[in-house]
Order: sequence, then structure tokens, then C-alpha cells
Amino acid sequence: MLRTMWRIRAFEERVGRLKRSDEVHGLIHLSTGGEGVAAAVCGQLRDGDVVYSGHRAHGHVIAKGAPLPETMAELMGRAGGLCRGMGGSMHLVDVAHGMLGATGVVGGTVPAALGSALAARMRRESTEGEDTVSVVFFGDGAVQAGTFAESVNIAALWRLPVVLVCENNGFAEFTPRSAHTPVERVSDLVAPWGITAATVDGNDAVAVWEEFARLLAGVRAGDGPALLEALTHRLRGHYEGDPDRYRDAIATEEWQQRDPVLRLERTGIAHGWFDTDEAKAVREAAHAEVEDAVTWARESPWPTPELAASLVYGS
Ligand SMILES: Cc1ncc(C[n+]2csc(CCOP(=O)(O)OP(=O)(O)O)c2C)c(N)n1
Ligand SMILES: [Mg+2]
Repeated sequence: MLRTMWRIRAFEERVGRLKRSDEVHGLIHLSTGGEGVAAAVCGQLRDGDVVYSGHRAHGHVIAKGAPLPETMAELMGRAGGLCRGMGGSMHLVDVAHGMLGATGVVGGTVPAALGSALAARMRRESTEGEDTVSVVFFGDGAVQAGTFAESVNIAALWRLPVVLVCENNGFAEFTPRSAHTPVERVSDLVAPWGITAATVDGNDAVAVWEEFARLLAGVRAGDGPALLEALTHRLRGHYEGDPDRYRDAIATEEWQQRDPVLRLERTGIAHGWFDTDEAKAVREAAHAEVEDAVTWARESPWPTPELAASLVYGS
């Protein structure tokens, strides 16, 4: 988990710098501060399980196993990218690793994740031992989109093997949660549908791991959908370049003390899971891997107009 979190942190820090030097294109939303959720959830998934995400997707894509060079190349708009440079940061897809879709349409992938879950449930009826699941990551703002309620309803009715993972960072763009909904806890919303739900400290990766493990076991066993709400805070602005004047700087500083990556380092060292040198080696290896990914991406060619045309379906 520590390795995954450092790979995400190092990748996104580098992406932030590349955005400022104009080497990555389009709006960039970093998940800095939320790495524990991606690592704890995806760390328990198998190859056949699938994940979906939204506009803040880098961490989920990396945690599910997408290679860093191709992911970096995608953000740079190169032909060697995951989507051949056609998608960019908000449209990352890596079918080979079960990352089936990210989108800039807030809430847009929640119903799509149900499609994969329905397919899994249909396979389950005909294949002994089939227990793959579908997982969708979304923010607290997405919960107010109509697609969320529609999806929860049908997922519960059809007992679909889907885990809804809400990263509740208390903001939707520049709007605090209290200004767009009277509901404080997302996990409270799904009780009428009989969906098992839990809220967890999203900055405590071990706690996320344990809570997700419990929910995942039920979903794999065929109990129907589950929802995990992870309370967290984005340590960067909504997008790279956001002057971030709408948040209390003190609160962000307090959250920095709860940085999930450093926290897992401290916990792991205290428990003897690894020592200081091993933690340092993990951190350094992640940074080196990211530098190699940047070098690889820079050498990747630009897509041609012919390539773009060949990827258009329909006429
Ligand atoms: C359907 C739709 N409505 C509005 C927007 C504009 N928009 C982009 S991000 C965002 C806020 C999303 O908040 P949340 O789901 O909490 O995710 P976070 O950015 O906090 O991770 C909004 C409203 C959009 N992209 N799509
Ligand atoms: Mg949010």
C-alpha cells in the first residue's frame, strides 16, 4: 500500500510541475491527500474486477495497475498514451488492467459501473465460483447528480455486485458541502434501499483497507451492493492553477498533519511492518520510476490526424 501511495504522490507532484511548464494539457485535478483510498481499495481487487472513476482519476488508475509511462504519456497527449493521447487526464481508460473509464461528467460513471456489475451477476448465474465485482469512485458532489439515486435504486433492486466508493472531501469545486446539501453523511443516504454502508477516515489507509475488506466480502458473497464513504481533504486546489481562496488555509494545514502517505509510513514503522530505510527506499524508487515515465512519455510521438480519424467510430 505504501508503494502504491508513493507512486501516486510522486506521479501527481510531477504532473503538477509539468502542467505549470505546459507539458501536460487540459484541466488537471490531483488527488493529493486521497491516495490512501485508491491504494486500500484497489489493493484488494483482483485482475478480473473492474473500476471506474471521475475527473480526479490518476490515483485510481495507477492503483489498479496501469503502467506509469503510458499514463504519463496520455496526460502529455502522446500517441503512446493509454488512450493514444486522445483522452487526457479526465478520460483515462486501461482495459487491460480493468480500469474501464474515467469521465469529466460528474456522476457519469456510476451507472456505467452498474453495467459491469450486471455482466458479472449474469456470469455468476452460469459460472461456478464467479465472484468478480465492479467498483466506482466518485466525489461527494456527484451524489447530488440524478444518476446517483437512479443507480443506487437499480443496484439495490437487482442486487448487483458493485461497491460505491465516495471520496467525501467536503467540497464540490469551490462550494462547501453545507451549501449544496443538508445531508452530512453520504453513508446515511442509502439505508432505505437496504444497502450496507460505512463511513471511514479516508486519511487512514489501514482503516480504509479494513472497512473496504468487510464490505467487499459481502459484495463478493452475493449480498448486493455496498457503499463506502471515505472522509478526506484535497491538499491541492480543485484543479491545478486554482487560487484556492474559498477554503480555510488553517484547516488545510491541519489536514496536512494527517497526510495519509506520511501517516502510513509512521504507522508501518511503529508496527515494524518496515523500517525507516525500507520506507525511504520505497519513496525513492517511486520518484525514480516517475522520472523514467516522464522520459518515456517525452520520447513518445505526437498522434497524427490519421490516428485521430481511425479512432472515430460511426459516420
Ligand atoms: C454533470 C456535471 N456537472 C457539473 C460539472 C462541473 N464540475 C466539475 S467538478 C465538479 C465538482 C465535483 O465535486 P465532487 O464530486 O465532490 O468531486 P471532487 O472534485 O471534490 O473530487 C463540478 C460540479 C461537471 N463536470 N459535470
Ligand atoms: Mg468533493
